[in-house]
Amino acid sequence: MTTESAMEKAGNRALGPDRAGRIWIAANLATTGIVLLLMMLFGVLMRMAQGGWITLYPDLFYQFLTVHGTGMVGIAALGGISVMWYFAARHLRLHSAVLGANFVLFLIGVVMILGGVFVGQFSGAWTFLYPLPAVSGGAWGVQGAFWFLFGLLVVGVGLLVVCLEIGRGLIATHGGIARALGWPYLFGMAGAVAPPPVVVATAMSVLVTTLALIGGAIILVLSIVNLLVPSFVLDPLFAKNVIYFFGHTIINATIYMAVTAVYALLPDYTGRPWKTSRPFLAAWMGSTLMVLVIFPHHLLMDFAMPTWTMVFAQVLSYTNSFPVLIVTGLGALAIVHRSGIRWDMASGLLFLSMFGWMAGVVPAVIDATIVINSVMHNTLWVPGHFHFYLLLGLLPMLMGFMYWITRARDSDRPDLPDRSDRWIAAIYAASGLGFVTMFLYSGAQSVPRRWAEHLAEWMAWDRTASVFALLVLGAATWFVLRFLMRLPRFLAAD
Ligand code: HEM
Ligand SMILES: [Cu+2]
Repeated sequence: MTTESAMEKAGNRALGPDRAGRIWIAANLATTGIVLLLMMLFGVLMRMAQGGWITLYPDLFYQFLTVHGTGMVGIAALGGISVMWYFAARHLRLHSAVLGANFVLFLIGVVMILGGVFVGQFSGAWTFLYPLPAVSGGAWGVQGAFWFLFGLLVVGVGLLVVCLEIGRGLIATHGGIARALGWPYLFGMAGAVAPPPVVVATAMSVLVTTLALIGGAIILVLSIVNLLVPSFVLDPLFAKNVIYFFGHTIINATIYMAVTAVYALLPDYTGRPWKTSRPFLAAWMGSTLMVLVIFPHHLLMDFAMPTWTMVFAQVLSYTNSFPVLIVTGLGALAIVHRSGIRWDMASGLLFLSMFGWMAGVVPAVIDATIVINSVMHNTLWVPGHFHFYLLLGLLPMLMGFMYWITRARDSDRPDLPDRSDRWIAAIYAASGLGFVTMFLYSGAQSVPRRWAEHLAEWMAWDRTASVFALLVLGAATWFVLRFLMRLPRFLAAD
């Protein structure tokens, strides 16, 4: 019996999202799938342009880069939050209208962002580093930058509202965020109970995302004021700190959100509970605190930063990353080992995500090492590490969840054991690995990141990467089409 069904017996479990919640989750995930493919296409085009196979004028390349980065981070957040909402709603009573409001704000924000980039020509990347939006050297005007920044703000407000609603639910059901994180139990307080893993991960994600979004909103508003009133200036180093506090935290949180699928579903598949142990709670407590303060690893080359912040960033990057990975990775292995687990697309993709996340953190931590960063900074090593855990960690979590919610129910014709699905999953994993390896290898050869034009000597790697990227895009298209075609099952269930 799983922990969750035990809780159900005890009667203290909401039964998952209500009808409206399911509709909004379906809308979010359908959007996630389609936007994902579109953004991948932009990525393929950029990589092919770097390899000299197609011509993208640099202004268009940087617009693609901006849209790809912003779009991918935004869609990772939308997908992650939908997965987390689904599982959180098994434990909390949530107001589904909030998820709908976020969906609408998201779409409005995306239209503004696309207008800012493709009409207003803004191409200052998703990190909108101050004072770039206002100082473009004629590449774009105030309008383009304004709609981009404002659109980002609208998307952020939508996500913030969702976080506040889940936070409210956690407080109402568990009596506070600290309790939902299991801190009283961790410290052995009398009468404290251990919250289920899904609740712990949700509490952590909601807390750090809320702080990140508030930071993001502040710096976006300040940047907009600077744009409209140029005499209002910021300290660029302060601005960079806030931007990376926001950017680092939000993209990391998307994985912490989506990992709820692993915690909830592997026990269902194996019939073994995922118990909340003290090491588990301690690891999540460490990450909750540390993920918020390690962002200076993005500023290791900023000589004006105080040295101690850099030393902290390096040390805490190491100590932040590994504990949660270890409790999750080992936990998953322990649950799966000799369990007679039924391997299907959902469980297979979730298991792949464990590999992608764990392996991808290694090049990340290497880059957070000061002596290495002084060589690797601004090379393709950087997109190499984050594509690793996003493409092979986060995305398989989202895709696995998409397969799972659209699986055959009792009333459906059962899914045939589909060999084409498995082949496609193998192609996705292998070509994804090839694609990120080309980024990492190029980075190790000091090929700079964010360059529209590459030297002839680098192009062989760019071209190899382009072939892998096309295969990834093809496999992802298959996953998304499968999901969209089976979506009515999810809406009809229950
Ligand atoms: C087929 C899949 C993908 C391809 C072909 C692709 C390609 C690219 C390329 C060529 C770049 C620019 C690298 C450079 O600096 O020269 C890039 C940057 C980036 N990609 Fe991807 N990507 C893919 C998937 C993803 C996914 C799944 C995510 C996140 C969920 C993602 C997030 C990003 C981000 C955040 C950047 C940084 C943008 C910047 O430097 O401002 N990508 N990608
Ligand atoms: Cu970071």
